[in-house]
Amino acid sequence: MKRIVILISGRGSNMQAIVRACAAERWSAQVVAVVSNRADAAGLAFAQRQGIATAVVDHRAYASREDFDAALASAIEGYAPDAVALAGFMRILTDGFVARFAGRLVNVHPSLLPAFTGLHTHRRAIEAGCKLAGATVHFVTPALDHGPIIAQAVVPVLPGDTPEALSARVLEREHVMYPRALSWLVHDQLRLDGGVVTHTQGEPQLFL
Ligand code: NHR
Ligand code: GAR
Repeated sequence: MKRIVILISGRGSNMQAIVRACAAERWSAQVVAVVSNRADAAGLAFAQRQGIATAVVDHRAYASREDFDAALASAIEGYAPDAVALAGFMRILTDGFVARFAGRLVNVHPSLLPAFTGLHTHRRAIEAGCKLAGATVHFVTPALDHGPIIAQAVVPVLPGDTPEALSARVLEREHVMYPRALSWLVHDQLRLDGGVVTHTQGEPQLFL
């Protein structure tokens, strides 16, 4: 059994989608812990109800990003994870942290990378007049939102869209794509070659 740790900061709907898919699809993996940098993250209650271990490492209790990441890394290492999934996790991670979990650290970002790295992606896509938006699952590397792309999901931007409406449309697709992409990782079905990720059995990495 592979071991998955999920990092959240808030609602945790992607975390819930992963927990549900992992059980329903009988992955040879389990979510062993959910770790949040915020004690009030709504997703923690869901994890507890599922009998999943939870931990809080509050970034405000640490003097530097390095100190926070060291505490976060030791909390995570305690669960001996094969994969660490960021799911709405809102703290930029230091190079040291990323190196420690290299190759097993993934994120879902709410844009079609490399467009719109960083925050407020939906508002920025609408303001740019984009007709297409979406989300990206990628390996986490030191360069923010620039790691190798594992999967992408696309949605239309509709006339009169608000950031909230677009965000909801994208999120629905994240809930399909992210569990699939993570299952590929834990089942050793991904190959990384020159910065490009391919599925070893040719599963479509584009979610339309
Ligand atoms: N860390 C590294 N090194 N590389 C990545 O690709 C990362 C990462 C940490 C998080 C998620 C990312 C996203 O999907 C992610 C990818 C937070 C911020 C941010 O600016 C930016 C991107 C992402 C997550 N955070 C502020 C900070 O100062 C705090 C914002 C807040 O607390 O609301 O860390 O979008
Ligand atoms: C998701 O849309 C995710 O892509 C995005 O926040 C939402 C989290 O929802 N992530 C980021 O913006 C990371 N900076 P969730 O907590 O319900 O999974």
